Amino acid sequence: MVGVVGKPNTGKSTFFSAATLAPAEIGSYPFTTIKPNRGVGYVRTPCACKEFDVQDNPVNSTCIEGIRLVPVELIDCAGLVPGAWQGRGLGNQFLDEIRKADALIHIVDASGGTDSEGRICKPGEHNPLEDVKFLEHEITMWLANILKRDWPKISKTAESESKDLFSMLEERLSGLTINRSHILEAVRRTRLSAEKPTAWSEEEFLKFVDALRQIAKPMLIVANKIDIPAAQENLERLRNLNYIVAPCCAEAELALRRAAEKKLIDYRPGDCNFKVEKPEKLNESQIKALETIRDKILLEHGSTGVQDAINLAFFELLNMITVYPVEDVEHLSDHKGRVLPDAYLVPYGTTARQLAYIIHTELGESFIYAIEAREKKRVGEDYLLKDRDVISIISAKKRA
Ligand SMILES: Nc1nc2c(ncn2[C@@H]2O[C@H](COP(=O)(O)OP(=O)(O)O)[C@@H](O)[C@H]2O)c(=O)[nH]1
Ligand SMILES: [Mg+2]
Repeated sequence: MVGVVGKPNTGKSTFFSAATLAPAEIGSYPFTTIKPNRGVGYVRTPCACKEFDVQDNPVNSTCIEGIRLVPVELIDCAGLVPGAWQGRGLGNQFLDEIRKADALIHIVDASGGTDSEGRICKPGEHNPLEDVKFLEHEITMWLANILKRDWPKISKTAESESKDLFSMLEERLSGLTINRSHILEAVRRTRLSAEKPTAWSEEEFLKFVDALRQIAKPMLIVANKIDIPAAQENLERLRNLNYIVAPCCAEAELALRRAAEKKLIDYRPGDCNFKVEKPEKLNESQIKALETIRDKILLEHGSTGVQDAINLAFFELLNMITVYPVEDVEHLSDHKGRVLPDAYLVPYGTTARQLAYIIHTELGESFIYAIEAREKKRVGEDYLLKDRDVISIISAKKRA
């Protein structure tokens, strides 16, 4: 799950509404809304159907003219104000939400038109770089606070034989979607001693926690409100930070998706342009608004940025790839004859056998080998899946 975060009034809910407004082709997807602030968005990826030149019958995802939209879970987190880690504002609610997040999309008002607390001010008046620093600080302090309570005990025990540091931290942090490999990487990066944690200074402890935050809650920046002129200069400044930055106009994406939902325009999430389908149903001001979006956002920036941000979160921050498990490798279908029915998002590094386990525990347990459909090649359990692989798993048990 990916969390949409930031201070109040930057456009989080607008971004979230746009991202979770299902394209008309999907319409009544069974789990469009989970909770008011949880929803399903989509990553956009070229579908394997094009390359294999087949007509597909998607089941767990959608394919619109060769573009596969794979559902992903998003959460619209409560607005964050400075001091949240000490319980200020909706701090506790916010932190409870980012517990569950694998990555964060930080919505920043690039126009500088909202102050540090999220109150409206004149565009250009607030420096959005401060918002980035502030969010980093809040999350690091929240994590540090959680760990601090048990740190004396954890660090001492780590130096006796009974338990190692990694196992104890893993246990303590599992509820925060922080796993062992995150912890290992944070210790490696900070070059601190896992054998002698009692010797870590306060500063070193914070350095470790900050590294852990960067690894376990990777973040990208959405430079929103790019339609406001003052945003341009800030966009350049944000790009100098060490983050992926997606220029964005969430409001434009919401308008386009709403128009597409009513079939007034032809537009798929992430497209660089749209076509008016029913000009007779649009009044003059609507047409003008749409043309402004085309000129000032799509033609200038290549897209509204909403879809890019979601793709970047899953494909760059989380290193996901898309794979298509099939049962019949000749027809690329499942047992019901549906072609390329499912697209799975899995982290890069997933093996054929791990994929089998993801599909079904039993399939993982009875795995014999797999067939990669592109080369029609037999591969073993350790085969590293590649993006857009179509793969058939052969197991000892016949599947129901
Ligand atoms: N100009 C402009 N305004 C936007 C954009 N996205 C959101 N807004 C406006 O910013 C205000 C706050 O938006 P909202 O989504 O409620 O922010 P949240 O508090 O972060 O959830 C609203 O008036 C939105 O219409 C954008 O891309 N451009
Ligand atoms: Mg909101």
